[in-house]
Amino acid sequence: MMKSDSWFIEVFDGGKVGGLSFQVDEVLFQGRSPYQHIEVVQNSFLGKVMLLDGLVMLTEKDEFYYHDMLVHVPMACVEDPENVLVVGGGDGGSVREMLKHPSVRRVVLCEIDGMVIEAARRFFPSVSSCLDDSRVEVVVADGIEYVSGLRNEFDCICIDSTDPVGPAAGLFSTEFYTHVRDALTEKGAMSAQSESPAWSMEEVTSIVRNMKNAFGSVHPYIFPIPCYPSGLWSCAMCFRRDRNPARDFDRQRAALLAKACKYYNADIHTSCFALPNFFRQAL
Ligand code: AG3
Repeated sequence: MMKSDSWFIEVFDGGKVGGLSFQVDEVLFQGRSPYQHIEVVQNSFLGKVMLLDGLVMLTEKDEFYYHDMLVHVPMACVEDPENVLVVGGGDGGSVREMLKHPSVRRVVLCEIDGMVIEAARRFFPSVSSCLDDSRVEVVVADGIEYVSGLRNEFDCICIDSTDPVGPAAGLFSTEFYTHVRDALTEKGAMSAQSESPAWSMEEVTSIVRNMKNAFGSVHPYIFPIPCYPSGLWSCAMCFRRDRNPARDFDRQRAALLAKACKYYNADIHTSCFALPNFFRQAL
C-alpha cells in the first residue's frame, strides 16, 4: 500500500472487515524500525495519520477522544498526582494530557521505539511538542523491563500501547500488570487501552481478566473513537488500593480540565463506567 493516489483501509480480523478507510493524499514518511513499520500519511479530512504495521494509531482530527480518556479518568482519581508514567505512547499525546494536571512535577515517557518518537516530533507537533517540557523525561526502553524494577514510584501509570500483537503483546500480561501495581504509590491508579468491546470482546475480556488477576479489582470503561475499528473503544483502570472510580474523583479538577479538553469532563467521567449489557455479560 501507500501510493499517493490510493486508499488506505485498516484490515481487521484477517480481512473480513475494514476499519477506518480514507484517501491517501500524500505519504509523508515510511520507515522500518527494529519493532515495526511506521508510516505517516496525509488526508485532507483527517489531517496527518500515523500507522504502525498498517494499523491506525492516531489522526490529528480525533486523537483527543483517546488521549483524554486514557489519561484523565485515572489521573482525576488520584489526589495531587506528582510523578506519573506513560508506557508506550511515543507520539506524546498521553504526556500532553498528564501535564494538564497542575500538581504534576515529573512525567516519564517509556517508549520502546525511538523512531515513533522521531516521527511524532517531525510530523505531529501539536501532539509531541510537550515532550520538550522541562518536567518530561523521555526513556527509550522496553516498558516491561523499565517497570519491573520499580517500587512505589508513580502516582499514575497509563499504558498507551498498540494492539496485543507484535511488540506490545507483553504489555497485556498478568505478570506485567503485577509489576505496574508494585510501581504505583499507595494512592496510585493505572489505566490501559483495552481494545474494542464491539469487535474484539475476546481481547477485551482477556485484558480485563489479567488486570484483575494482578490488582484484585478492575474498572473497565468505554468511549467512542471514530478512527479505530468499530468506533467503540475501551480502557480499564485499577487502583493500588481499590476505590470506586465513578464516584471517588476530584470534581474540581475535572471541571478545570473540561476547559482544556475537547472530550473529558466530570459527567463523562461518571458515565463512562456505565457498560452496555453485552459488555457486562461478557465480563
Ligand atoms: N494506541 C493504539 C490503540 C489501538 C489502535 N488499534 C487499531 N487501530 N487497531 C494509540 C497510541 C496513541 N497514543
